[in-house]
Amino acid sequence: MITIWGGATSRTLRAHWMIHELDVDYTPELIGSRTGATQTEAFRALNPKEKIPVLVDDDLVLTESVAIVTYLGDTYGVDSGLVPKPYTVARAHYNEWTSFIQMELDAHTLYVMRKHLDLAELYGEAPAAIETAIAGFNKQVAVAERRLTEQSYLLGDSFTAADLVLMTCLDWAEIYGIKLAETFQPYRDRIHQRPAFQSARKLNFSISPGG
Ligand SMILES: N[C@@H](CCC(=O)N[C@@H](CS)C(=O)NCC(=O)O)C(=O)O
Repeated sequence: MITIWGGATSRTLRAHWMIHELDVDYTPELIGSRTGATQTEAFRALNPKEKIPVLVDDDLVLTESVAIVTYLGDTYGVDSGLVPKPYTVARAHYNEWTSFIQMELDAHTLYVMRKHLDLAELYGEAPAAIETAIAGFNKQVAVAERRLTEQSYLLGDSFTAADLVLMTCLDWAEIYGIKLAETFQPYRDRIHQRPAFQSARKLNFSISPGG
């Protein structure tokens, strides 16, 4: 039996969304970040980083949202096309896009904004860091935008988990008031209509976010 721990954030949405795409049974344990729930002894035994999401699949405990998404695709969606098969050129590009999105659109930019906006009481106010984070996001997201003027999805003609990860950052950016290029609109509209996105989002955000 699979359990996915965590809810209410863009990173936890990735894990729930992917498992909804694959239509695999699981138990959601919707704990929030910054609520104390990631600091209990039981949770720390699962993830000493004290972070969500975490996936448990029998003996396997896996952290890191994109690692979870990729594991689910590799294990439960071999023929789904959501994660390209290992040892292929498509897989190399999948790794390239998901690494890029995690670093350039999540960790270095949106998460910097989160730290100095929502979590300023912990990390301090830093207007210059926010300004450079927005500039950095806009510069890097333009690379994805250019790709999507050439083809329907990041890896070609069909939706993959690389699009799933990108979408969580685009929606997150919009919440922070970043104006996204018009090119993204039809792409986002199309993906927002996916039943798995809608059911996962409803579930993921059924708890209130922590601080
Ligand atoms: N790189 C990790 C980041 C995980 C992460 O930072 N999760 C946040 C919520 S979005 C968290 O659990 N924060 C709890 C805390 O710091 O107390 C991933 O993508 O899974």
